[in-house]
Amino acid sequence: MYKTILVFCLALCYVFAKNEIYDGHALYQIDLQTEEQGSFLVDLEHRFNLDVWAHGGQGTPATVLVPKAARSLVQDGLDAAGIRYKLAVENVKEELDLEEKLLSEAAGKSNITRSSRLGLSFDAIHRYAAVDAYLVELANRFPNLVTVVSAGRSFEGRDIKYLKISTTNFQDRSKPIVYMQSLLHAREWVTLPATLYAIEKLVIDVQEQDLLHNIDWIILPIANPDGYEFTHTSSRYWRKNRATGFMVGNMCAGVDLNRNFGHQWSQASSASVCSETFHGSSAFSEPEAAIIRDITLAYSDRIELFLDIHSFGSWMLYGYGDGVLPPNGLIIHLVGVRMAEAIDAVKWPSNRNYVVGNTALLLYPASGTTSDYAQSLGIPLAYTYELPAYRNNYNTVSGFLVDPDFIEQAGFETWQGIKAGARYAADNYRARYKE
Ligand code: 0X9
Ligand code: CA
Ligand code: ZN
Repeated sequence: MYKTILVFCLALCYVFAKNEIYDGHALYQIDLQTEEQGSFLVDLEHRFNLDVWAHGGQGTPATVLVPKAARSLVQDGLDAAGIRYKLAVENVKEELDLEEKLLSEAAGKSNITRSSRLGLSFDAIHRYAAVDAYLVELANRFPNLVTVVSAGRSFEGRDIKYLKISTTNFQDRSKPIVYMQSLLHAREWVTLPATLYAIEKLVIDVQEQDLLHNIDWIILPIANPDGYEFTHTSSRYWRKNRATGFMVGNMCAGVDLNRNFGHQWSQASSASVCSETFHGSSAFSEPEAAIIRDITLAYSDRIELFLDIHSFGSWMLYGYGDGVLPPNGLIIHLVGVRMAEAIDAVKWPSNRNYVVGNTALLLYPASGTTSDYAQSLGIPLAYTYELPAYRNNYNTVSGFLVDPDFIEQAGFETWQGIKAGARYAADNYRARYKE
């Protein structure tokens, strides 16, 4: 009994203490009217090492996390430049504590009824260990359909596993492959239910046989396990992996895995270790990126649709990150619109419609991204999904947090988009491999 209370308290005390590092951090929404104002923000970003969650543009404001100590200086800077802004969240720690409370209440309720059923519930954001064990369990339970592959280890040594889902054990090369991954960015928790939902609908609760008969699937739910665990144990808004040892005396850790891939590496990303978009010491310097490269290369002649699932903002993005379109750009756009429409048809009314387009034209230039790398290998359709932002009670965007009530919906609605893209891929697939 005492032991239970002690364990409970340790867990809770630990959990609430963890958010202390964000005490007094505020979230600003900044209206950028001109290009000058945009570059002014980039300036501020570098000067105070701010964490820009969304760059704004296309009628949406920039969203920026500002540490307590920098708040007045940043506000002064914005005022002096005549830039309009709004304080979206006064103290993000309070929102983090609330997220934790709501998620643990929802998970507590669901555990009782779920012990008998296979699968991971959609009332919780599951930790690395639970997902890892689940992938193995699925392969054991459905040996004719599911293969689990250990693709290698993360910087801190965690196994990165993916599933191959196929009615022919990947032997029928006339079928296209759909590849998808989530959690390349650690804090983008809502992306995990998207891949878990797809797995559930392809393996446990199959209602649409064509998706299995016409397509082979590769699904990698946790692309950045070290960063992901770090967001649970230490720092909810961590984005990068957890690599260390770049410079003597430099305490900063982590490479942005979505800047570490080999297409145009280092051209539109940061060379400083402390930056949120640090690109690493060379292309594919990070084990997590090298693992994804190897999977992609091994199947590149058959992957027709490549999906890297991120959050947030309801964007359906494609390459290239320098604003130059791939030769089949119009088809990429068309399929992007189909996927977006399928999601929009069932999305929560309070969330905006997806916007489809080239990532540099809609958001900002970026190099070394996963989906650009896939595109550059000749994979016809490569996208970055940006799932909807969390909205708090005041309906102001607070980005990466997860509303427990949205977990299943995130899985469900994103699956509609994935299916639309997958069916297009199956209907239009022309084998590219050479015998
Ligand atoms: O900047 C990123 O890495 C992605 N956005 S996020 O807010 N999740 O960090 C967008 C990358 C999109 N790049 C391409 N599709 N080329
Ligand atoms: Ca629920
Ligand atoms: Zn991301």
